[in-house]
Amino acid sequence: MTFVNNHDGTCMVGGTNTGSNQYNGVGTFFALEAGWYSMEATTVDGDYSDTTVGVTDNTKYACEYGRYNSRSWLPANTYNAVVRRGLSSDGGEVTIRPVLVKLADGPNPESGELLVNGGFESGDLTGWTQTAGNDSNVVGAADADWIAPHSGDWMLRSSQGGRAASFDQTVKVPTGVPLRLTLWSAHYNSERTLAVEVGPDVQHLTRILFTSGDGLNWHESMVDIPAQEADVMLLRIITDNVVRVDDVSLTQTIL
Ligand SMILES: [Ca+2]
Repeated sequence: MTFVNNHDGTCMVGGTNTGSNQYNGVGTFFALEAGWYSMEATTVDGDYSDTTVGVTDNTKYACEYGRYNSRSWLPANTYNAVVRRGLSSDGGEVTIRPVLVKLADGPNPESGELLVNGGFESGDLTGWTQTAGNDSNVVGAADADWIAPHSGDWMLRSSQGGRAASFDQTVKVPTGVPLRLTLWSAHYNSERTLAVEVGPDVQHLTRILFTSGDGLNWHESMVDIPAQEADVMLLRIITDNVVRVDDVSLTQTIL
């Protein structure tokens, strides 16, 4: 890892104004080249918790320490460092010093996984938003002995009422490089279908996968996704009936 910016300012968090949604910009905007970055944070006095430190280009936040997406692909741009939310553990003032570390120009040097909770191992729909249907569940072996996720302890079982359902996740993706989606599904019979659509937003989704699976058996689907122009991609999983889904993975294709 290359240390590229120990920001020249500090974020003051604390005092009587602790609690929620502070937006304390520090320093001046600085230029970054495109790449994968990790946000870390240190404190020089006091202690803090439940604190989110990130960078912003004045339109959106990214690479936020204290959240799941502390590792982000940042396009070339100018950024500022901010504290989005800060809680001082002892009620006093805390100085937080954000540190942005550049990881790599190319593929995510860590897991490479772009999705959050693609294996549903949080035990719930964390990272996903159900946008159609109802009564869907993330179920695990603890719920019933016969439940067998493809891997881990949990899986998605969609459309409990036998209705169509959809699940969305908005993903930060590297631009200009192809991606690969893989997922496992089990459809109970040969009729039930699963589709995946992707696009820059909900108005511009393109269907990239449609499968009826392999009945009761777990079935792997794999599809290559052309390079995206936008650095945010909406991924939607659609089922027309009760389908089991697990190990959804989106990665950058290694060129
Ligand atoms: Ca799983």
